[in-house]
Amino acid sequence: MDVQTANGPRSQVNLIGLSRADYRGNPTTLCQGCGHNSISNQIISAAYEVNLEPESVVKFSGIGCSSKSPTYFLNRSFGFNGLHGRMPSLATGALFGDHTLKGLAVSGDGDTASIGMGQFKHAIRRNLRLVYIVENNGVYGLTKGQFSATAEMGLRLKNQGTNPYMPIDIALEALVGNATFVARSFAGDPKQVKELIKAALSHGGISVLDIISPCVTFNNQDSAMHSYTWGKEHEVALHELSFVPPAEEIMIEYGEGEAKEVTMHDGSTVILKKLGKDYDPTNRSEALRVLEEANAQQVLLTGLIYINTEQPSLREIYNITETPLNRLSQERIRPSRESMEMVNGLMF
Ligand SMILES: Cc1ncc(C[n+]2csc(CCOP(=O)(O)OP(=O)(O)O)c2C)c(N)n1
Ligand code: SF4
Ligand SMILES: [Mg+2]
Repeated sequence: MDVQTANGPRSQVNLIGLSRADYRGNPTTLCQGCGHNSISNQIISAAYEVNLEPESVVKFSGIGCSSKSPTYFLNRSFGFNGLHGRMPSLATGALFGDHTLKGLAVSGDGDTASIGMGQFKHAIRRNLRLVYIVENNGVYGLTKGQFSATAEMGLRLKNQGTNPYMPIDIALEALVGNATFVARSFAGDPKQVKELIKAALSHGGISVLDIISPCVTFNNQDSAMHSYTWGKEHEVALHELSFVPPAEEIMIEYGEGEAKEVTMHDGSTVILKKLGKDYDPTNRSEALRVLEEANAQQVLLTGLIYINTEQPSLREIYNITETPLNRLSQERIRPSRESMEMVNGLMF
């Protein structure tokens, strides 16, 4: 839609009357070419295209170059930059307090798979409604490129030597931990990143997006498994993914057996067009198998790896009131004298 704006020329707006600029953040201070910048741009595009109300979003992050990214998108949204590795518990508390907000988290491989691993695992099993993006570059970019827990064994870096340890696979950890939406993507494949973010925003529980996001300053040599070159040469997409919002008719036509449709929590549809083999992302054991196989064959397997729309979310588990807890009056929150006496009586 084109409209005349107060600032002069006509500009494109989405269904809620916002332009792409309404979803932007401050100018980036990250290195030019950093994968994280590309992901921020796709978050902006995805939010614009799904008509997301910026004020309904709360951004979370920990510490790292990746965790600085929320400053570079959705300036009109709420945001909280937490301690290193502690973002998941911050997000759990905030979304428990106000379940009407959509949580959008950005973390790094250091922030999630090193210091924050315990927090990551427990946020997953609670199935809170949170889009959890890990911008995975195999190093601690912010502190000058030490190996992170996702760096491949044998990776050689100029000032670090050779990594002697086996890597942690974030998508596999999410799946083993019972995440209800697990995807892997690559910052060098922006269209796929965007469609996955749109799908994740429609999911009713936790969605983990492990996005390989090259650090051009410390870990982008052609042979490194988190580099642009390696990713481009080794990416194998499971399917071609398209997201269709609830109000829109599905216009894409596919022959029988060529595509699989997944209906999301809010009535939107994710269409997965087959590329080569059949793949069913609702089959958890199949998801585990393809990830193991991809690791053995050293390919960058991307796409929607697993989805489960049946599992209750944190809000459903606790049967939280329609009115968010942070907006309930004192009278409704404070337990009555009788119930306090009953509880105290049970304890002593
Ligand atoms: C408790 C604590 N320990 C260590 C640090 C130092 N530190 C800051 S960022 C970081 C790692 C960031 O790596 P990652 O999450 O992969 O983000 P990237 O910069 O690579 O995007 C570390 C170890 C810290 N800030 N706080
Ligand atoms: S140091 Fe690496 S991760 Fe950090 S901004 Fe630069 S390229 Fe990105
Ligand atoms: Mg990193």
